[in-house]
Amino acid sequence: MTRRAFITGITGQDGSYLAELLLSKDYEVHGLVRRASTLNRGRIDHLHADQRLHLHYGDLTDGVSLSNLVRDIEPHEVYNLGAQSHVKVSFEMPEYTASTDAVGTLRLLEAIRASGIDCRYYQASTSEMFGATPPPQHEGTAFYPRSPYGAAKLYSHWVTVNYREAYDLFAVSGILFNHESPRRGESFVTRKITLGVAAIKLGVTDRLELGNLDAVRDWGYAPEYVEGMWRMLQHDTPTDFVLATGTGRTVRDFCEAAFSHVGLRWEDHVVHDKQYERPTEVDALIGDASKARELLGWEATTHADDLARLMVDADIEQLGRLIDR
Ligand code: NDP
Ligand code: GDR
Repeated sequence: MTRRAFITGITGQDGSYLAELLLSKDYEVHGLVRRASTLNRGRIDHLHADQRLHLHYGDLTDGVSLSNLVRDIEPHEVYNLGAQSHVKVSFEMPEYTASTDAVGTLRLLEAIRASGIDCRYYQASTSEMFGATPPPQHEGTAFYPRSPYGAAKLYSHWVTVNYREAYDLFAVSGILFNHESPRRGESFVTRKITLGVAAIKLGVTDRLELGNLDAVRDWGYAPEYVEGMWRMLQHDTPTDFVLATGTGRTVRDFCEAAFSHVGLRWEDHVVHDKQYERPTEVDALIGDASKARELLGWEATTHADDLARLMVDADIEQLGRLIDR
């Protein structure tokens, strides 16, 4: 029997890798896409010709579209990856962030519950829910979000747990620490740094403006994390999991790894710009993914320094091609 998956956020970093993974496992993949005046499908363009991929217009702020899609697709697995995912932007658009990242989850869970369809549900939860609670953080660590984004995601985490307990839905919350790739959005710090390094190396610019360099993050590699999402839904029982590498690096460390990879000194190029600081910061996130290792056999193998190198190489290649045109 062909398994059908429904992915919100399929045009994002994780959605694109997850779509590839599920197609490689012979799933029929249905993705939610937002209508925009420009095409926003660059990350999944290469999958366009695959007949098993189906894209549908909809939005997490539009409950009707979600109900109709769940009813029509009858998915076996639903991955809710759609979100306004930028922490800094959530301070500027708190209400929209709550509507998409908190109430959007409720809308989707209600669509599933009301349809009566027996499917498994994955919620894209985040280490930002731990916020001010010091590391190491695991599934039992107290939550203390520090942004409208973190607070909205915490609502989604708890409502996912509630739908599991109240309606016996196979619903799982994956608490993922930062994960990156060459497909990472350009305004997140790792990608901003690796794009900046590429631009400096190729002579396009000579400076890179950043905010807080002291923040500690646990950066892993996105393709490994989408494999973890899938494994969570194949597990015998629904339970929540942290995915993380277990190692922390500062933003400064990431700069050092990225610049030195191409023979540059970050101190010669990085300048501080207050506009990239947040009203409240999350100082340190370092995850303990022992539960995922024990129950899912999942372990991160790509760490921050490897990521910095592979992302710099990808950005130099991509920018180089653009310049040559
Ligand atoms: P991206 O920002 O790359 O992608 C977000 C996706 O959500 C895009 O497809 C976007 O569509 C879609 N989206 C945004 N708003 C809406 C909306 N109102 N209705 C429907 N879809 C919407 O995020 P990532 O791929 O990095 O992350 C995936 C999920 O995992 C997110 O929920 C994020 O919050 C969460 N997360 C991410 C982590 C990370 O380190 N990457 C860590 C922990 C959690 P469009 O392309 O049209 O903008
Ligand atoms: P984060 O990722 O907030 O952890 O959320 P981001 O890359 O935006 O910030 C990481 C840290 O870097 C500091 N920083 C800067 N950040 C950005 N974006 N731009 C800058 O110029 C800059 N300078 C310093 C930040 O202050 C922060 O401390 C990501 C998102 O993917 C979320 O959706 C996800 O839930 C979490 O990771 C886990």
